[in-house]
Amino acid sequence: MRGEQKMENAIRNYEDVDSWKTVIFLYNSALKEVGTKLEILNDEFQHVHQYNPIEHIKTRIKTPESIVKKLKRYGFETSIENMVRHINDIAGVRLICSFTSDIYRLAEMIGNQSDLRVLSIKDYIKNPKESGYKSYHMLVSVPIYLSDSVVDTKVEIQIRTIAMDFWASLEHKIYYKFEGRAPEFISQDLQECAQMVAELDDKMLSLNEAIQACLADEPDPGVVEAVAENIIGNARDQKTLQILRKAE
Ligand code: 0O2
Repeated sequence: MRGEQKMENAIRNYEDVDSWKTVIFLYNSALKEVGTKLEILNDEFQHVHQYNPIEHIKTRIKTPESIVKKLKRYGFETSIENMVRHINDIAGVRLICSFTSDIYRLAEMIGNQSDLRVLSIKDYIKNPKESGYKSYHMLVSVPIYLSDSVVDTKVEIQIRTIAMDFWASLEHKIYYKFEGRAPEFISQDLQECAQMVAELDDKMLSLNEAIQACLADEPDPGVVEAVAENIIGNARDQKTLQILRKAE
């Protein structure tokens, strides 16, 4: 029977360099597990609804510099044990969607995965950050099956629209450029842009809903053609049957 363990225990027997390699190996494995899971969910959605809720998926492991900075910001000493215990986004997956409704649809699909444990949720869409930042964050734990043990490994999943991602990547660059102390007018402009992004997302969502409603009223010409072909095919089969019956 393989024992389940936390990552802190999994690394306890190693020297520092080996621990670092073990930790990164585990986080990389977790990214692969979660990435594949999300691709399958997206493919299934396409198969059932002929629609992909995920525009694209990005995965990344946080850089050592960024990990150390965050530990310092939280007031912890730099150690591998502190890093796995206190930094939740070492392994990160970002899901980019077209519409806000896709975000909640995906979050629900992820929450329904029995082998993923949802540890926490931060809904910065319903409650945006002061900066204007919008995104839906899920912290999940995924079991990594090793040869003689199972290690629960944390992955942060960020779900946002293309427009929210555009805003966040620019804001991130500006934040780093000014080391968190951007001039007031830039912060102000960014907040205004965040407002425009929210309006654009709302408009795109209602436009898409209007398009779907039109399509429901007027069936897709492709579908009509397929149905017509089917009817003609059946009629041909009936005719063939009649000819065969007459020949009998
Ligand atoms: P980087 O460089 O992107 O990795 P917690 O993880 O719960 O201990 P934290 O880190 O505040 O606390 O969690 P949260 O709020 O879920 O944020 C984690 C990540 O979300 C950040 O990681 C960013 O990637 C992103 N994020 C959060 N707030 C903002 C924001 O105002 N603007 C932008 N552009 N991104 C944001 P890092 O480590 O801060 O940065």
